[in-house]
Amino acid sequence: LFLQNVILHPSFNKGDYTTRFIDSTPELFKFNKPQDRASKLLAFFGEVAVNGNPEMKGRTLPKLPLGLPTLPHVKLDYNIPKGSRDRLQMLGINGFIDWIKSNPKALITDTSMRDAHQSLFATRMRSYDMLAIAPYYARMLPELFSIECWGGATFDTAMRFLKEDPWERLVQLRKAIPNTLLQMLLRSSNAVGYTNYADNVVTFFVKQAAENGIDLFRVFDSLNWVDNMRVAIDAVLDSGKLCEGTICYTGDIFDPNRAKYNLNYYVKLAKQLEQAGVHMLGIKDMSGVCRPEAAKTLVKTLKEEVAMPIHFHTHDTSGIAASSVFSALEAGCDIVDAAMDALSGMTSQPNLGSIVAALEHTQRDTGLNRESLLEISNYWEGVRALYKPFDVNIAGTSDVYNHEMPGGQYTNLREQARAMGLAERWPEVAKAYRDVNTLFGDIVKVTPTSKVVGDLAIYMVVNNLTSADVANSEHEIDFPASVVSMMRGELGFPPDGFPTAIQNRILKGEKPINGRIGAFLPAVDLEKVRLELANLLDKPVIEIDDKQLAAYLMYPKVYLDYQAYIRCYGDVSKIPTNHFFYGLQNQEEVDIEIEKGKVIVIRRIGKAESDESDKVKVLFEMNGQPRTVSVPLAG
Ligand code: 3PY
Ligand code: ZN
Repeated sequence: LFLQNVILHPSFNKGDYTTRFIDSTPELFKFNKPQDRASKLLAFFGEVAVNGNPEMKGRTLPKLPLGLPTLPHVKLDYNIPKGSRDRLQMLGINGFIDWIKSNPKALITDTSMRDAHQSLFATRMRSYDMLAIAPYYARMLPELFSIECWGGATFDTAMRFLKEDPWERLVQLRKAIPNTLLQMLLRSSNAVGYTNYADNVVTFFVKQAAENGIDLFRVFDSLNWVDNMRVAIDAVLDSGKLCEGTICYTGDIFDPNRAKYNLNYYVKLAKQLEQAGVHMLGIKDMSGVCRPEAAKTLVKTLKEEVAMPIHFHTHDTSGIAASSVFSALEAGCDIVDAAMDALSGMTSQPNLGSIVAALEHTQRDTGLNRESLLEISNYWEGVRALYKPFDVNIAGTSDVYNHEMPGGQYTNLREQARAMGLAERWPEVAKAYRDVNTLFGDIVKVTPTSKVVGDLAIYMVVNNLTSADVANSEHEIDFPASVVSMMRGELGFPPDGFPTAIQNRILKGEKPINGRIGAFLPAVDLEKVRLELANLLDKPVIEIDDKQLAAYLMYPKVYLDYQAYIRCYGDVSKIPTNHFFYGLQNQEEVDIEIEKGKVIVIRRIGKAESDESDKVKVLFEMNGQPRTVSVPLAG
């Protein structure tokens, strides 16, 4: 298998390699002749028929076969109406910002294609399902302010789990939705990763995202450290796109015991962001703990203190987030985030259709068509059913006010705990999460800092450690690498630093970084890396475009694994989701449009028992011709 040898090589695995790796290990780079596209897809269906989609391992499958969701009953034969992106192009950025502020309507962002599935079913939604509905969004919902459809955790999960190209998702969505703003979530110097990247890598990534379709960048830092956001902000401003400088909401502005997160803290941040030149202000309540009264006071005050339009984002983990949305709107918030009905609630955003209905015939009527919303939500309901094995489906919980886990993390961490046999001990994990936050000095918890807190919380539960054990320097603890890295300052610092005692204990005497890590990381020689990637993929360097390079820079191993996979199984993103996850039953047939107008039809005819060689033969018909695939049983 192409690249598999490379990827499994211990030096490569540890990231301990240079371009000389190729010269010193030529045996790893002898590849089999690649198969044609159709044969690769057959290999995929053979593999799933015998061993299942690895993503489904250990999960409860729904009753099969499953059909595809129903698309809206609207013909796509009419012109796309003008939308927010046309308005931006017509007015320019300043004119557009003025329009937002003077517009009486509540403007709505739909998060269904990014945060909603990230928070409800572990970021598993495939491009196939987004692209099928995209032309309907363009025609039926031109009143939407924006569609959040990219960034955050969707970038790596696309390659890691779905074996598809996140850039292609963006390019195709842009093509299908030319009229509405496409929005992404950018973790400042962590870009779409979990670590700080060199400044020039962040800038390079933003440039690609801007050129390939993002109109609006929501930029946040996981410790609300504005100095760590400047590179990303400047890159967005230089690209000529909309920059939403974002403050992450944590604590409670009214809680005297957590005064570090008081109103003044947020006002100061907003002013710093305004000075940094951002166009809009995002309030990112990633955990859904911004209570209604707090939302009202916060938005009202920020409206008085800064001139930027305000965009409010929350999660419904508590079950009462819509109330905060309405309080924010009442206080003059310009734009609010919501998710289509079928993808709303719980750890996701509040219900978009209900917010629209509640605002009808008021001053802040959104103008969105409720029939259209329902048709599109019906489609999402069908989509969600395909992802049932990933859907944790828990009830709302007021415990979120204690642990403050972000919506996008909650289901993932709970799933991680389940996979480790800790399902029954979830309340302990939640409690440990809260304890870790206290140990770390009460920090903002959002990717990647939230992951660090989660790592230590799980570690504590697995090893039966109390918070006193963790704090006690007599107790020998092998802290997770992410914890050590954060204490070093590799994700930045909170304004008041980390508590010295725990920091010293974790760093074992090593000194933390003095300043912003990006200032110490040397610029990456992009052309050298392009050459390295070309060599690894055995391609001429001219074939490595900037998007590929950006993906490799973000996630070298994940990117190469993905390349190895598609070299073996082809472009699986074209397979309808019901067949991608669940394969084909005997006599079931699928049409796959491998390129525009070119369809291959695959029907499964039968499956043999495994023979003595531990291989299983699967019989197919491809475009009417019989084909047999012999698949080794997975160990
Ligand atoms: C992400 O960074 O992916 C988030 O959704 C944070 O809330
Ligand atoms: Zn969110």
